[in-house]
Amino acid sequence: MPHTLYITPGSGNSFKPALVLRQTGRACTFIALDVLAGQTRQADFLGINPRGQVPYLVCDDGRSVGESNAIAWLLAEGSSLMPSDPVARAQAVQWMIFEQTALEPFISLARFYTLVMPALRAAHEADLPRWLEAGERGLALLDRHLAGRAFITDHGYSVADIAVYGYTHLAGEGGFNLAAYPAVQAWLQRVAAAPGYADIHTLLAGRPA
Ligand SMILES: N[C@@H](CCC(=O)N[C@@H](CS)C(=O)NCC(=O)O)C(=O)O
Repeated sequence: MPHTLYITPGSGNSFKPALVLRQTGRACTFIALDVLAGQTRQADFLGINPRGQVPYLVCDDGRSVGESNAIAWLLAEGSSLMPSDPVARAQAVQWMIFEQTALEPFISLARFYTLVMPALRAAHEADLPRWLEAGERGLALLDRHLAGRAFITDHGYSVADIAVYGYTHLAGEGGFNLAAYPAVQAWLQRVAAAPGYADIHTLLAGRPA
């Protein structure tokens, strides 16, 4: 029995493990939940993941893993996406934590209330400048890191690139000006050119619900 990955369409977090699966050629059963319809908060899914969030992986042996970057890490094990050098591995973890603390919380919220639920945007009008400012700070740091280097770590294209790419490539949909970050833009193009790449809509849409 393959692993089962719970995802939701359009989510940068769900995209990360889906892209790892695609690029490693690993088999997995996908189950799509409709977050807006509250499916992640229904008793049957809470019985699987008490935190009520996707992505969520149930392994073939019954154990399970939450958090997109932890799932991506597990699925990348044993593949070329996983740095082998200890320092590069630690740097991959560093940038995956950076993604979750300095990019994702701000880009995902700004995008959610701009693109996904614009009807609720007015209620967050006071928060948006703060999210944009914090997200821009993260993007500026990422831009400085990527200036003069091809990928996040010296390993080359890795799971860390996939994790950081997850929401960074969607930042324009949240009102961020990616044109201000030339090193980030060039890196986004390199990630999208990696063998086996497929975009978020191809990987997450049309999955059985
Ligand atoms: N830090 C988590 C965030 C996961 C997350 O926010 N998931 C959203 C979709 S992108 C979700 O499941 N929301 C539904 C809910 O909270 O009820 C990760 O990286 O996986």
